[in-house]
Amino acid sequence: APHFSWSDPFLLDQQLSDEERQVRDAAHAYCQERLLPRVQDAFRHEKTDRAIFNEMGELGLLGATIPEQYGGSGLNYVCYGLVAREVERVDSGYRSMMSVQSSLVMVPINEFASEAQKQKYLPKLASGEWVGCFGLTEPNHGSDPGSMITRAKKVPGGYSITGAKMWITNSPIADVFVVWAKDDEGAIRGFILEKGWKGLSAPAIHGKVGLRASITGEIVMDEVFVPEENVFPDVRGLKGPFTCLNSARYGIAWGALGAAEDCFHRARQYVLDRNQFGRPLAANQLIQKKLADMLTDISLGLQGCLQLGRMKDAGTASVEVTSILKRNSCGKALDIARMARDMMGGNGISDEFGVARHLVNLEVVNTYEGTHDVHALILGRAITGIAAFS
Ligand code: TGC
Ligand code: FAD
Repeated sequence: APHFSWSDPFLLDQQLSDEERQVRDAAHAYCQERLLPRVQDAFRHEKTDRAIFNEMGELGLLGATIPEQYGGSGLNYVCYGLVAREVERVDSGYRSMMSVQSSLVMVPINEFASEAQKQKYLPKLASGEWVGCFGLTEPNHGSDPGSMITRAKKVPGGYSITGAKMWITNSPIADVFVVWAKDDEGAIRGFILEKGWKGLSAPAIHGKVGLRASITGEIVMDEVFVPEENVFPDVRGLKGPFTCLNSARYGIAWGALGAAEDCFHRARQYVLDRNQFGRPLAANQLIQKKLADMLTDISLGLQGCLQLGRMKDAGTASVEVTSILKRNSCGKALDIARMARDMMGGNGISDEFGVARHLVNLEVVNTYEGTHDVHALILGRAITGIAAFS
């Protein structure tokens, strides 16, 4: 009879091409050998290691789907998802650093910028020489970015931008800022800003209880002059930022399950090793049910992510499918991390056992890029034809 694999019940591995497996294995090795040893200290002390961008760039993990002519890796979306899963298996903050650079900064430049802008920015972002950030959210406009108040006033030779963005991954260390603002006609436009420009600052936000290995900040713009060539010429409206979000949300769907797998593997080993009442915790029915629930949600979720990746590569993925999986992966991963934490008792509270860190990280992942409930409303609108949020 065919053998059951508790770590890969649907034989996901066999559904990948040789190239996809190679990319996955290379990412896995880097993450386990280079990122895992640093994460506990980074998380404890809220330290973001800038060198990680250079390391990831060297391995081709930044801009995986961007064409090779601009320094990207020219890989498919399945590969990008597999990389996100491996990075987030270590820490959601590291995946955040990678996915903002790849999906939220390189994707819009590749999709919307002029040829000269692509050649100027993409190779340096791909190598990690430059760090990018993406400013959509504002202090008073998160789930509803269409109501943003940041303004881009037309001035001779370009635009003058005034406003503030909040909760921006990478911003305090960013060299390149993709910022969204409304023009004089009230249309949302995209702009590329650079560190050091007059009127631009990016103070850090301290005291986050999750995602502590990934630096977050504001973007404050006080009449920042942006030359005409740094405006995305053709894209107008929320379609601009949402095109980037479709790609990043897809990566998060894989990534959150990577974090969930790490929690599941750690909890499984822990309950096999730890004895109470004279036998392993793993011998108890309540414990086994938890493991069964974890494995079921992880393996069904991964199968969905693979199918969405195939659909993205084939050009058949509707945006709602991404909402199904971003929402499902984050919600299920959060439940799994909490269950794993519980199964490890007091030790589960210590950052040395890894799962509590995933748990607080996943609280963030469940919130950014469209909260769990906002994705329910996107789906509710598609199911009923009635928008509940406006
Ligand atoms: P709505 O009427 O739905 O749409 C307005 C226009 O946008 C188009 N559109 C999309 N285009 C491409 N892809 C999508 N997913 C799109 N969704 C909408 C739409 O076709 C329409 O175009 P047009 O030409 O007709 O104008 O707009 P709404 O204001 O009613 O939207 C509501 C809602 C809730 C769907 C939306 O605003 C939403 O998704 N809110 C969540 C906000 C969010 O996700 N923010 C993320 C910020 S970035 C971030 O969190 C990065 S963290 C990264 C990390 O560290 O890893
Ligand atoms: P709100 O929109 O105020 O939502 C609060 C609560 O109300 C949520 O539970 C939400 O689901 C609920 N809610 C909102 N509207 C409705 C409704 N109509 N019906 C029912 N419930 C509703 N943004 C960027 O632009 N770039 C980044 O790089 C970035 N990185 C981030 C990094 C971190 C660490 C964090 C925490 C956030 C980041 N964000 C970033 C911002 C993130 O996208 C927003 O936090 C998110 O979109 C939610 O917006 P909000 O925080 O304003 O919450």
